[in-house]
Amino acid sequence: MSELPQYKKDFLKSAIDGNILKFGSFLLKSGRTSPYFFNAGDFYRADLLNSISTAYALTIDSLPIQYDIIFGPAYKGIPLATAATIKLGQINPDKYASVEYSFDRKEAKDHGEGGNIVGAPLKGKRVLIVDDVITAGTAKREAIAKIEKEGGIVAGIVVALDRMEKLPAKDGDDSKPGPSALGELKKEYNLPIYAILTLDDIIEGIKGLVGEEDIKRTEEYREKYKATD
Ligand code: OMP
Repeated sequence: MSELPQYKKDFLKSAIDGNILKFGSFLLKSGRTSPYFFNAGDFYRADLLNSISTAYALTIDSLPIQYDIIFGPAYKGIPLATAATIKLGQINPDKYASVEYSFDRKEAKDHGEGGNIVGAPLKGKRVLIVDDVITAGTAKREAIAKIEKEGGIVAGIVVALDRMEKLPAKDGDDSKPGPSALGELKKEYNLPIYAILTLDDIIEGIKGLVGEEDIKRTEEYREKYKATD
């Protein structure tokens, strides 16, 4: 595997040091039980938030995507998109001073300014979704539907972690090979989708930083659920 850029290594290290990437036994939204869990909601300290927003901004800056607004799906996507927008404006003010941010409400507001969206109005704008983790892609589909309902044009998706898992089998038999959640989303919506880190990056990067047993269980999990593409 090619060497990770320094900013991705720094990001992984801060995720381990900050106990954001945890090892143990975790029940996922998909129903699978995972030996590792990445909780982007735990980047709540100034130095950690600085680390994750730097990783998003440098990743976004390296991508060939045109967009007007960075959108963070409620709840966990909200601070991520906001912090990434600030950081983009800092790393290259000439290029990014006019980038806007926006997020959705879980429940529509029927008084005051009303509506489903807080921040930049999405109508007619190109929208880059910034979210935490992709496992099965369900939360991303919901975000795309919300943005399109508001008249926005989804330009792409950037997540912190691609768990590289196959889609859960419709018949419940997870032992069969299957395509990746990320690949299927890309195809279905014809969208560019990028991750700061993948599970392969994590397994490579945690060597020497976490216990052998945790690495072994994470490798076994990858073997069991990895996608065919
Ligand atoms: P989808 O792949 O779009 O369904 O989203 C998976 C969601 O699961 C993420 O947005 C997280 O809220 C949560 N999750 C994590 O935060 N970290 C993990 O390591 C795994 C999951 C998960 O449940 O799959």
